[in-house]
Amino acid sequence: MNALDLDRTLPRAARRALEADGVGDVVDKVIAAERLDLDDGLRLFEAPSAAAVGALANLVRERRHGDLTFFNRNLHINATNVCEATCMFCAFSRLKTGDPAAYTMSLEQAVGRVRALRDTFVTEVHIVNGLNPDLPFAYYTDLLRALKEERPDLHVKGFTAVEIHYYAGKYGMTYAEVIGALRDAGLDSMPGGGAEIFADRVRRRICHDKVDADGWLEVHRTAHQLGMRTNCTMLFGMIETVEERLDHMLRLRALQDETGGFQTFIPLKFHNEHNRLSGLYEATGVEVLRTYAVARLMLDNIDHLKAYWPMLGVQVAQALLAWGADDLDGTVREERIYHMAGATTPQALSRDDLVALIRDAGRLPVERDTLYHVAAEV
Ligand code: V47
Repeated sequence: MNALDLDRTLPRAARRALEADGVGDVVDKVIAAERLDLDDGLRLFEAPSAAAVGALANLVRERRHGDLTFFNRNLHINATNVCEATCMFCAFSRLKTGDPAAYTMSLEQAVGRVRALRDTFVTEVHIVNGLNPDLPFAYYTDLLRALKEERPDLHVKGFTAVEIHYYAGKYGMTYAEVIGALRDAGLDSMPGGGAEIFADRVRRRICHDKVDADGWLEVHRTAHQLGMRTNCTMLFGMIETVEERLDHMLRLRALQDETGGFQTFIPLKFHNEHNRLSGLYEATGVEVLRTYAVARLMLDNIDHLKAYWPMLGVQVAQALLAWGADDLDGTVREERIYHMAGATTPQALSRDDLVALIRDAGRLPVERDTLYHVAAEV
């Protein structure tokens, strides 16, 4: 499914436009499946012909996956929004237990979310939590055990590197001990959240009191060494430069060279409501499209590029299927992180909606499980 199909060609008009933009040499590298460097990426960000950059990314996407476009059926659980960290972009967290709108689910409430779907076909539960100072580590292992007892068949993708780092510090454990204990309790893989932008300059301003870039990467390195697959993200469209976006991608690419453990890269478009960065403009449509295209071109060793529709908007996510993306995430029930920050997308899409969106984009829908095995016939 992922063998490079080098016979596919770039439309002539796109090649001509990119040559006129002075990036013909980058096109040649992509055609020859050669690795791009920081300078190539910068020039792709600056090339006036955005649509042609998209066509180049589409070539790479089709070489890897043809028309195949992946989705799954999943639900989200955010068991607590109490969080000690003070990330400027976050509209979801509340600093202390007892604050208005702070919540922590009981195990029964969390399991109830899954139980409510007992007659529904879902294959994955995605768990992300705040850094809650009032909970014992056993809360998380009990939660995992209870979820697995209720639905042993569900794949649990949960706990960002930020959470793992926090538990290690708070409960006096190594990263490997935390991940090992969560895995023994039922954790199957880890999501890519919390990466934001790796550059120190940006991190100091938007999320100074959580794990730094090296720590985030070390958590994922450890998970990969323990045989666990993970995802990776980048939060973009705030105060970062395009060079800092590229630096972020290159650090992910370097770790992937080492471990091969990342499955998919998910650029997350910053939403500007109800947080302390509300004065910033959000990325434009073309900026989103181009960032995805450049990501597809730079990350030659990460198989999938996910257009996470709840934060992009359904229409932009669909358009991204021609700009490098090959995955729409899933049905996503009860997403809170973006909706509290102003996302106006629906709370869930049905499987039929996803299939129709993918077909309408001229692509072939594939219902996958979390690890990209085919889960059901479409
Ligand atoms: O790390 C928080 C982002 C992330 C805002 O691995 C915001 O499959 C935009 O990582 N505007 C958590 N973004 C979500 C996440 C994720 C989502 C879907 C799939 C996967 C996966 C992972 O959400 C955070 C942060 O980068 N975020 N606030 C905001 N206002």
